[in-house]
Amino acid sequence: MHQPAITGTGVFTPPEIITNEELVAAFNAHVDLWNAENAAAIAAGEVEAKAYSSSEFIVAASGIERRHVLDKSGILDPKVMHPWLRERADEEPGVMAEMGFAAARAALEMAGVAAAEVDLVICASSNHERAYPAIAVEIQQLLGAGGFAFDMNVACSSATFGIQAAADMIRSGSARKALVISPEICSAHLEWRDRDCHFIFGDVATAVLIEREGEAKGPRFVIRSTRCATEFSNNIRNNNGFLRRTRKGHMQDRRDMQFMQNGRKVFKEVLPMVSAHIAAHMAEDGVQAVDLKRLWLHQANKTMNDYIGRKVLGRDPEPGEQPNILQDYANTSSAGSIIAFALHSGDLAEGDMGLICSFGAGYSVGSVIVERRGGRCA
Ligand code: CO8
Repeated sequence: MHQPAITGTGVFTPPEIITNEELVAAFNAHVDLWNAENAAAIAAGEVEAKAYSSSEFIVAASGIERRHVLDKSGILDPKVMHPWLRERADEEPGVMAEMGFAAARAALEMAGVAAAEVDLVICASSNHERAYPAIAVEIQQLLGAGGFAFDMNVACSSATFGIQAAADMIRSGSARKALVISPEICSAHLEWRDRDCHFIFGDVATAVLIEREGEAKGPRFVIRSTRCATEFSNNIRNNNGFLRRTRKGHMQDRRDMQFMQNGRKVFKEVLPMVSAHIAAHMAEDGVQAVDLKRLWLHQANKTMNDYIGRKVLGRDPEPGEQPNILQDYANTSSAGSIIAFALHSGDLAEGDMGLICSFGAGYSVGSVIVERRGGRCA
């Protein structure tokens, strides 16, 4: 058996940013248009008038201040309210492959590993831009990697489930150097016209390089253990899929073709599930709360993370002990905890332990306990 270790991480951040203020201004303009168009139905009591959104609500309810997106022009156009992405020829790299490639290059550079040495590429994301061929195989080709590649989807937990799959394969010897890549284009499956959720998501891509510890060229995070769990729930759901055209009315602008959630229920049901999951994982690995120097949690909601941090550590986390990035990135689905890990792990010292944990649709929870070896990053 080989000891797997994370030796590189990479984050591709789209340059365009939408602040809460810009988002709310566009949303409220959409509300004015929509209410004017539907004035007769509203007056007849057939539909409810849409209500304004507010930046104050968004920050208080979620902690989100801004988000990066691939295209803000369409999202902020009150007559469009979704991103515009250029259609690409089959011969060109797809959008997800391009973002994933950029993140993967950064992870390889950090680890000092050549792409040709990689023999496993997993594209682990909440949605894939096409059914096949797998995005992971396209990234494998763009990188010039060898071995094999496949896509997987466990919504917000895709990256941690991908890390478990890759780590297990490295342990057993069926792969030697693996990239777990999570390009998340949340802006394309978010309903920007729904004020309950229009502020929640952003776009990003992350990559994690995992290899045998003995082959690491510098500081690394040994993967001590992983734990994944799922429990079926309809509280976070997207009904879009390949059966769409088999159903009558499939061409209609249906709300359930985008992200839908019952946020309150998710909050109530997922928190105890995650707390119990982490406690069981720590007990299984013989890790105490005092051993954990850092928590890199899923980035959906600040209040949720504050709660989990207190539960896991048994006290209020110290500043920096449980870094949030959601104020700048919003929820980026599976990539969120990996961004936090990539941006806030370089200062940990030899022997320091930390926990990465994601949670979301499925429901799904994935956790990874890591230990720093080989000193701090330069
Ligand atoms: N502006 C002003 N008022 C608002 C707004 C708004 N934008 N939105 C709602 N309100 C109002 C509501 O109408 C409600 O009014 P009233 O009390 O009169 O009915 C009031 O504010 C309170 O609304 P909520 O109860 O909905 O507000 P919450 O405090 O619950 O906050 C949250 C909403 C932030 C959504 C919160 O519930 C939350 O964070 N829940 C957990 C969500 C979560 O973690 N989900 C995980 C999803 S991610 C995932 O699994 C990945 C899926 C795949 C990716 C998809 C990419 C698109």
